[in-house]
Amino acid sequence: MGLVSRYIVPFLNEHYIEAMLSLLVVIFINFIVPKNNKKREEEAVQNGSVPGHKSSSKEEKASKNVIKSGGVGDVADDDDDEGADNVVDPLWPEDLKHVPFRPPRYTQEESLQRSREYFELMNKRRSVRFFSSEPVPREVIDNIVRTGGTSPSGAHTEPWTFVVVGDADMKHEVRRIVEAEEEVNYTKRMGNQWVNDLKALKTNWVKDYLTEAPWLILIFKQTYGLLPDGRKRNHYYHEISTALAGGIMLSAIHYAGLVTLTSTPLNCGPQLRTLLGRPSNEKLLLLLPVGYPSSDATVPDLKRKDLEEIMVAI
Ligand code: IYR
Repeated sequence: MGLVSRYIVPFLNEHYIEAMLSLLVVIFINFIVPKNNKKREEEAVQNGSVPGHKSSSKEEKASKNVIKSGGVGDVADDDDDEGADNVVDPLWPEDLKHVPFRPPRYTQEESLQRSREYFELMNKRRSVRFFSSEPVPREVIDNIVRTGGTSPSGAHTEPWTFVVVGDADMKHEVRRIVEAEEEVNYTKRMGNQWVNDLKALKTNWVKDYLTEAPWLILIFKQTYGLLPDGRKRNHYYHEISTALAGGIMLSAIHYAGLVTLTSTPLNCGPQLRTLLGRPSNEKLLLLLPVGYPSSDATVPDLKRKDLEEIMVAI
């Protein structure tokens, strides 16, 4: 008490403004600066999907909202950013050799012709829901998966696993899980707007194609890598990388004369991951049934946007 009345009160009387300014500086350094740094760190985590950092920003929470995002949505399994808080050796040595790259060089005329032809080919691709059970050789599927594996990926981490299911019993199990969840999705989770938006496409939770198609390819993103000693390796941009691989596979499937559909079985991820015996760093991104269309297959008579609607040339 004596100390306060003898020294502190007279000091504050004389140096009130200085004391208040010092207090403000202390508050600024201790509370405001760290908060902003954390925000910046979280933004970096979101942009690069850096494992080992848990983000709690509003946007990220919203993007994980399974109903709004329309993703596969591993509700009970959404620890996407869990990962390395250890330091591991770089994936590639620093002195990795760089080799000449000499792809075929076409004339402008040839490029024009090839670009036109490729567009015409890809413009015939359709998402198909009616499959023939006619077999497709495993080697064709191998090549399609190989082609998916040519996709670019963050730091060339190749953060994907493609599970190929040809076994009839396993396909039935996949179908059982997907149909049970999709019934809840369509009737409870998706909401009227979403269900109405899909009406013209005539989709519902009954998915014959999961047992009719000779092959199912389940595309898992690896949210981080696992080293043999259990340590984790960062997998940057694992979702973008794996989605790109999926897109490249769609073109390979089409080029082989087969059909597929990019199904996103909402909320089935954890169950399918367990069924297929995949580790917890893998999250289901897409499920592609692959085969020939049935002879009576139909597709909705949709139109694609014209170039003018999708391109802005500056
Ligand atoms: N995953 C569901 C629902 C669905 C959602 C969208 I967005 C589609 O374009 C099509 C279907 C299903 O596969 O039926």
